[in-house]
Amino acid sequence: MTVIQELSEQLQQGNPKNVAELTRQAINENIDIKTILDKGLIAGMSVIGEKFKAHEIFLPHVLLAAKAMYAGMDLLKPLLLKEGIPTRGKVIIGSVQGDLHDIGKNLVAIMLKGAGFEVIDLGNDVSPEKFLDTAEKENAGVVGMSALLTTTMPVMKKVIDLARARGLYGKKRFIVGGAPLSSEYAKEIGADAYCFDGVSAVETVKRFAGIF
Ligand code: B1M
Repeated sequence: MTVIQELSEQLQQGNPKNVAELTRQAINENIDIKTILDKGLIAGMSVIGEKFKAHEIFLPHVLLAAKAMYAGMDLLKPLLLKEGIPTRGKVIIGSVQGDLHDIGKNLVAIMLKGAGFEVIDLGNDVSPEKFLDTAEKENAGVVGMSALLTTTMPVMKKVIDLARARGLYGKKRFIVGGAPLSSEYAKEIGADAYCFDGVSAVETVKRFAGIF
């Protein structure tokens, strides 16, 4: 088994200590960071998702896997962040009200920071008012919303509707992401863009900031 396969396996076992060790090993072996992330950590978490869906495992197991995921992400974070890049603009990010999933949102935040944007992370379970109050107070150009549940996706529309009511729509850009989303849904609710992952979020925000 390769170190990356073993990493995915240990994440699925919910073993943070081994995940940290294997992530360190992969970094020391100069394995590409994106490979460690995509083929090791994210791939392992996808298997967890499938098994959870099929009722082969239950919530405590998913929580352990999430803890293991963070053990790996903590080590990758400094490598994803490039220090000393001047700020290119402010982005507000959060998981929408009712949604406690934050692993993907945190990854996107790290990648945006690494690309030189100032990121204000509101955490999870963020109300529409909090998204917009902060965007106004901080004079942020982009509001990024994450949702992992079909039941919380509609909160994104609430944020955009509230932005229209407050006269902020068209002045700020709204980007959305998360596993159940699609570009069709983003269009339907009036979001400026759907971002599949952190890389596409960075590309999109750069486009909005006029940086290519
Ligand atoms: Co939950 N959960 N979960 N869960 N969980 C899912 C999402 C689910 C698909 C599992 C399944 O059934 N297969 C399912 C949702 C079904 C649905 O709505 N259709 C589900 C469910 C049902 C639930 C509960 C309701 C379970 C229950 O209580 N009965 C509950 C809800 C809690 C709540 O939020 N109110 C719940 C709880 C949890 C845990 C707390 C145990 C834990 C979260 C821990 C945490 O986040 N701190 C958890 C986890 C870990 C998952 C799965 C297994 C993994 C999610 C994850 O972290 N993926 C997930 C199954 C799955 O997605 N395969 C599942 C890795 C992460 C890197 O990917 O988040 O997709 P992702 O982020 C990606 C992209 O989507 C994108 O970029 C990221 C990087 O590539 N992206 C953005 C995300 N946000 C973005 C924002 C952007 C741009 C891109 O711009 C702003």
